[in-house]
Amino acid sequence: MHDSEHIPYDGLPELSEEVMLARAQSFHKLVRRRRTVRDFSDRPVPREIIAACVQAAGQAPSGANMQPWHFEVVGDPVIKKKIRLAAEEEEQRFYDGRANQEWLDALAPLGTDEQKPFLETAPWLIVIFEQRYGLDPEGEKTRFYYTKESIGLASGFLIAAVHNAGLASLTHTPSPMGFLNRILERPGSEKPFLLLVVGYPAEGAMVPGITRKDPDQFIHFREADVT
Ligand code: IYR
Repeated sequence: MHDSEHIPYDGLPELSEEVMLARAQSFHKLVRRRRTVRDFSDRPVPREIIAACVQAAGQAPSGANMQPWHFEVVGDPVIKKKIRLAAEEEEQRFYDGRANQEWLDALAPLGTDEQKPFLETAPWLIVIFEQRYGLDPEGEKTRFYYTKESIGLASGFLIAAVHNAGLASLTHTPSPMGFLNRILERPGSEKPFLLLVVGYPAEGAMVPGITRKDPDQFIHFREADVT
């Protein structure tokens, strides 16, 4: 049974290959400049900018179009403080023993620790919840598909949208993140996936001097042999 008819697709502009290449290269140039920032300014960011970015995230493809996500967008300083305190408690446990030496060694170049002042300083925290299953009007569970993949795709859209808007972001994943259900009053069917911190970088903000792989380390083309 289908409840949607098929309709003509007219979502793409007609572009010359030259323009396509220019646009592809300019997008690459844009995203190449994205970096995770850990030092945020308290400069406010208008809600409408964040709303547009989150709406862009909601356009991601998802398993059977179930759109298994929920976004809590937190600008309230009282709630931000609660999140910071709870996150720092978890992080303390992480850095004091939950993480093994190999993990701590891998994080060393990033210079992270259990202090998370950005959770209060930055104007917006976007908490992305994965809906592991749905609930019908009778309260019965309904199946969602590929929820992790779907939420990962939506998060990618969001991170790109925020950068495109000219704002910095930080992908923060205190573990475990159950405290976010409690603070944000979300049901047990939802699992926090990512806490995205968004705002302007602090003046003079520094980032680790790390690099991305060269393209030939992660791309391999196979094309028809035309010789
Ligand atoms: N969640 C901790 C540790 C951490 C883990 C990974 I993997 C990172 O890429 C960065 C940090 C923290 O936020 O400090």
